[in-house]
Amino acid sequence: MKPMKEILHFDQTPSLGELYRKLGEVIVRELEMLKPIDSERKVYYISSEFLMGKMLGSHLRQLGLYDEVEEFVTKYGYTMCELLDVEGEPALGNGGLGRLAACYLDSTAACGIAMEGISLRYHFGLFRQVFHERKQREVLDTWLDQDIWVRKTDVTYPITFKDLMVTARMYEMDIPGCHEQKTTLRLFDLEGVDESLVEPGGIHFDQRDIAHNLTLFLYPDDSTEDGRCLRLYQQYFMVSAAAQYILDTYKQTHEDFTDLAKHIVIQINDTHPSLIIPECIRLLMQEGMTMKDAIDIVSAMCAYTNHTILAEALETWPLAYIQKVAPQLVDIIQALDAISAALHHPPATRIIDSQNQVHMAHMDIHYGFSVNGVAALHTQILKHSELKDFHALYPQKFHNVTNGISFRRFLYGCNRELTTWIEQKIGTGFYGNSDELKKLNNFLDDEESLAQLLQIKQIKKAQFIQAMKESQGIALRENAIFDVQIKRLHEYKRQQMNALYIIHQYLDILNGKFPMRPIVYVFGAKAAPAYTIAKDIIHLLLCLRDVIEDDPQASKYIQICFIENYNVSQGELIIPAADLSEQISLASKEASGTGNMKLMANGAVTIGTLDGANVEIADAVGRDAIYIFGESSEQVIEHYRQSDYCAKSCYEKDPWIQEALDFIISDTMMQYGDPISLKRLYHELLSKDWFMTLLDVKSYRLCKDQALRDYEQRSDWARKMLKNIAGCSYFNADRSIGDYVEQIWNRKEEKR
Ligand code: 26Q
Repeated sequence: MKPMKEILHFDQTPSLGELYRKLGEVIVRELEMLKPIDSERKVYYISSEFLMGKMLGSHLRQLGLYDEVEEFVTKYGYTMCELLDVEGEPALGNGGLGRLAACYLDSTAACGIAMEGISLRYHFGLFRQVFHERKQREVLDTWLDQDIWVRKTDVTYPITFKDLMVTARMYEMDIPGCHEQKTTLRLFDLEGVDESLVEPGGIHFDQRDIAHNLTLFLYPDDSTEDGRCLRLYQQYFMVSAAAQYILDTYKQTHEDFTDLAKHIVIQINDTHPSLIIPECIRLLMQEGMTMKDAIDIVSAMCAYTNHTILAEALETWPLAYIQKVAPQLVDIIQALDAISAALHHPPATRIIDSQNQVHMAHMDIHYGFSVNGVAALHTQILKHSELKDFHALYPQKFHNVTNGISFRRFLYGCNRELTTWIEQKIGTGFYGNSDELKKLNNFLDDEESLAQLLQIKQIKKAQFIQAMKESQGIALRENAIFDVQIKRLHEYKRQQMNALYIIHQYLDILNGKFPMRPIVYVFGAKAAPAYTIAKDIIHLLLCLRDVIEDDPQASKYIQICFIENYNVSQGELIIPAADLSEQISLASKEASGTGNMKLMANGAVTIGTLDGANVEIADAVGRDAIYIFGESSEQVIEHYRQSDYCAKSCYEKDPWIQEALDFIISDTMMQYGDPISLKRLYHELLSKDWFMTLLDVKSYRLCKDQALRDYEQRSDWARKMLKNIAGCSYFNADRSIGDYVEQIWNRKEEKR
């Protein structure tokens, strides 16, 4: 490639926006010329979400152009930060599952694994969150008009619904890898989408006009009946386009479909794309194959990843809905159900149950060659509890692939200072082989290195404080502990438990008992629009924020910073500044977590339960570099089995809990908040508390008190930080991808 200054020339100093667009055009042309990664077997990662984050920085880094472009923009008087800030972020995902898919695109590109992503080109991503009167409001997320990375193609496919034919058009987005190669994300969109169907300002629209609204929205992770059917239309649209594209592409280089499963794997990301199984069978039969052969081939080609153990999140659809949306699949699904039922499998494993509900995961497991969980504990729970009947039938199909994160984005990209420091200590080998990060353990007793680590954390905090000042007008304390909980708002993640701790700390201050050092509590969390209690928890935290801020004493010691509209880019800013990483889900409920990995890699110390990947993090860093509290997953599962958890009796037994909980409905709080919302939350926690906040709140308090005390032993704390950084190598997404290849994608034919 020619030097940037020869390709890009401006007579006058361009505006930042102009500079960004012109530079973007150059990069997009560069990406187009890269070659797709070639391989004997190709993986299609099909997912309803890809949460990509901003692309310019990572593209430049991957193409080796970062420094050159930095020099180039400096000449025009801009900083790289300013340039990267111009880009908007497409919110084509809810949270962990969508971000994981994006990390896996990054890793397969960089590692030279032939994989393509398939998803939808939603016109509006997940709602933008704004706070109004201390409550969440949802605002339309427009991203398409600013986007420069997604390219229109002339590839289209017809999609047949019950009484409607529509056209799917393919768009694509390139992700650069090594050796002038790339990976592609393919996004299907409905031709003729009518954005004017959306009411101005809001996120509501005419749900019935399928022919014009199909890809308008990404659905938030709730299953309100309202709009549920439309989600099924979306799912079928995505899988039908995907199946046609995959089979079409295959046909261009092969005579027939006999060897399909030898050359292709379809990785189904949770059950949202599960209809691809009957759809592929249907298309193969249309090509003249018998149903039996089609089923055998598809079963050897499809693999399923489970991301959740929350029973209420396991997807089922009434057969009548499928009949209404894609009747051509009904016979096939019934046949699949009949075949597995005829083998006398346990009734609990039926695809269609006695209520005529179709269980998507059951179809995936019977008619896929692999099912995997996303962390060791999660896979154990699947095997021995949630999916135990299936595990008894098909033990060889079960795998664990512990999640991983893109170090390129969440360490090297967002924390240059720490990365440079690592280079100084152990050289550059860790870029190619992150196991070399373990060499950092050689510095555990080197006081100078430990002091440098603390300094870097200070720098990253200062940068975060500056950014908060500029973007949200918030003035945060410099010398405080940064306690960070960033993730979707859900009762099982227990942001409310963190709130109870803060309340108590506030009450202590009123009683003259002060913390050793100020604490900044950073929250970032969107609640699904119809998830009332989650929104009540946001309201609680925002009220609490202002109660504390208005108190001259308490505000010296505690600050709550609730980041509006938490997203990938904000994560990249907060994560390097974090001291304490809150991973406090009710044990057995968080499948893996990936924020926990991002935070540890940047030297935050985890306070958490033995849930999801926390278990493996604890093993990797050692028990003295992590704060573990709370009941085990076995104990929790037993509580559910016996129905013996009672929030009320926890409350009655413990005055600390009473004080903290009662404060939610205190006169002070009522002056700030909506009594209905606060009372509802109070009663929920006292009477139901399905996710057992009060079960663990005491051990949480003791554990956190300890962590805050330990923080004052600065060099001991730095040693914990170092153990986290040195121990994070296993959580590299490149390792996860290697595991997928070895355990699932490259299994020999006879083993499938
Ligand atoms: C369901 C019904 C209707 C509309 C939307 C949905 C829906 C959408 C998204 C349900 C669930 C999701 C996303 C789930 C998710 O993000 N799970 C997380 O996946 C991560 C990656 O494996 C794990 O680390 C987290 O533990 C898990 O919660």
